[in-house]
Amino acid sequence: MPQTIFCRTLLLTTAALLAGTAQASPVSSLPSVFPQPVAMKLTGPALEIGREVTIVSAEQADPATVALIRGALTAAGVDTIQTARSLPAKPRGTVVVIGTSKSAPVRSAVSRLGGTLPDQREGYALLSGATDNGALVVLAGQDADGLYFAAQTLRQLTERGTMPAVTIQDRPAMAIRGTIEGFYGAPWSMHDRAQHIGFLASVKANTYVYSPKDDPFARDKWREDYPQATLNELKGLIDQARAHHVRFTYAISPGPSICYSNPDDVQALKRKFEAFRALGVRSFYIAFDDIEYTKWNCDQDRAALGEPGERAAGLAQAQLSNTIYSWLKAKDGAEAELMIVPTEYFNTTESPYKAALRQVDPAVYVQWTGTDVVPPAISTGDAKAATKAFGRKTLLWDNYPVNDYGESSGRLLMAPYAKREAGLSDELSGILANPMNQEAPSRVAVFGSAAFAWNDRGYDADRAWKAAARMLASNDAATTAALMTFFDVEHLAPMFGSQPWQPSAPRLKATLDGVADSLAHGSAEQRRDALARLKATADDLASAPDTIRAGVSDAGFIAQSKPWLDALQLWGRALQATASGLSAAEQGSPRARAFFAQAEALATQAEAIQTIPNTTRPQGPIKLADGVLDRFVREAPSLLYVSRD
Ligand code: LTM
Repeated sequence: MPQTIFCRTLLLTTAALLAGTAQASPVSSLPSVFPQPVAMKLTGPALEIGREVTIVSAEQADPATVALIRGALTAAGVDTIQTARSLPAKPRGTVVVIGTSKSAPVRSAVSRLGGTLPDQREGYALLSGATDNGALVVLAGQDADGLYFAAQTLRQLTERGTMPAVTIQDRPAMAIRGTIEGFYGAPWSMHDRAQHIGFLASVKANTYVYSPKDDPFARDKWREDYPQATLNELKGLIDQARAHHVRFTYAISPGPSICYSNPDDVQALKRKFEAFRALGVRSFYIAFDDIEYTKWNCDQDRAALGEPGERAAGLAQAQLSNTIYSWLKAKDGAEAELMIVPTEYFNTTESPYKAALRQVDPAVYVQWTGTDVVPPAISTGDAKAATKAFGRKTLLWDNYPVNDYGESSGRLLMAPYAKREAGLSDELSGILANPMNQEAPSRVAVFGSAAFAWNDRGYDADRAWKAAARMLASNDAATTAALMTFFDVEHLAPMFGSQPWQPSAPRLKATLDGVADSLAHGSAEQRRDALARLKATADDLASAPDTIRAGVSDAGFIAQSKPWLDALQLWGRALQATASGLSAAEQGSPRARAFFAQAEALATQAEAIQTIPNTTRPQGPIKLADGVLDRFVREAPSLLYVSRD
């Protein structure tokens, strides 16, 4: 039997490896995989995978999974790929076995490579080892999603053009991972959304919620049908999401005008959802955020539900949610999914509203944003309190990196996804990040939130941040460094109030503080060194935009970041002029004045740059390393005596 022969080959190879008779292979190092797998170790030198591979698949794998695997093998130098339904008797070259835990060849290969079959939804094992003919690689998914995620991992493993010998056992810590397009301001374009869904899939996120506040058909005109052309476009997205193992969730915000006790309104809601059911959507969402909940929209509600108030609102929303969920379940059975965001979504204080809302069916997901709309941090204690307040593990609506509120005006929020406590997976059903008006720059933070939701205990905010830069830079070192410079000057993450939860330009601030300190207290040599450091930093800032424009292939990132890149270039030049001014002053040269005047002119020009009209809410002047760079440039002339001669 072919399978027996195959297994014997493998046993012989294993024995040869154990006896130390394997041929010398290139040194192997553990590649970065994001999200960080739960367990990953190198088991030998890099594999000689060869140019010919047979993919063995006893089951029908979906096209997106197969395409990823083929792409990864091609990246590793394979040029001939054959397929087989069962293990070949005499494998020529490398064999890649793919399938779910139910597949016989998968079970056999996993066992031969000493791994264990995944047993959790969306989990997978990826194992690889040397054989006499090349290599044996197995991608075992607990289900089709798990297999797809294994393929995503394989893509990353082969990015450097080699295939390591590894054992990876992996599974998500949180069931729901992704984003909610839930901001105010111009909604993303369909193109943005398509790009975003592809990105979500690449970081093993599984959920995209369509909930743009400024889609009139989802809020103000929620009872009205979408134009057919819009539905057609959304269908394209829904199909794309399904192919990429991302659940498309359709959200509606009836709160501003709904009459809860009017059967016509309940019917209107069902009709709206039905249009999306017909497109294959099985996950729905009712948003009750940002509405007036101490008044009714109709007299009928007063008669049916009593005087308006928090408790009555909680009850009305619970009843509506339960009615819709029962209807969805009757239609779609186990596939039916409903999520809501309550009106009180930003704290855990016990209230008549929350007490009433706890009557929502326990299977319905309830969102919560933390201790505030934009909280300074999220701890497991906070989430435990939320579990109690909402009567179930909540689904975090993470208002980072969203930039639609006053304090975030003129900012891109590019700091790492941080200050979420490891262990939150015990208390949350998942995380949906609310992104920025700018889709592509949002990926920096969402890369982190998806990685955290996958493996909160193995998450390292800084590493994920740098990995996001590498991803945007397609692994180019200079572009990655330029992006890190850009992220640093767009690091400030505000809250509702004057205090940010992530500071402005921490790396630049440390450098400029050091320079100012050396100029104030240093010896002549230390001042010279400080001025050299300042010049290097200024050059770095001034050149980063061009490096990014040339090195980031994602056109959306460049277009959406444009005013910030333009401002960075000008600020970089302003700092270059400042550095020249300080050097001139250090030498007692009167030319210092002209340099400082030039710096001021460039800074004023940078400060005049505005956000792109109709793409951002709120509109305003671009902010960049504010409180750090502007301060230094403006205070520089007073750091050294400027000669008047
Ligand atoms: O946060 C929630 C639940 N609702 C809204 C969001 O739509 C908005 O994007 C954020 C940030 O401004 N704040 C909200 O209150």
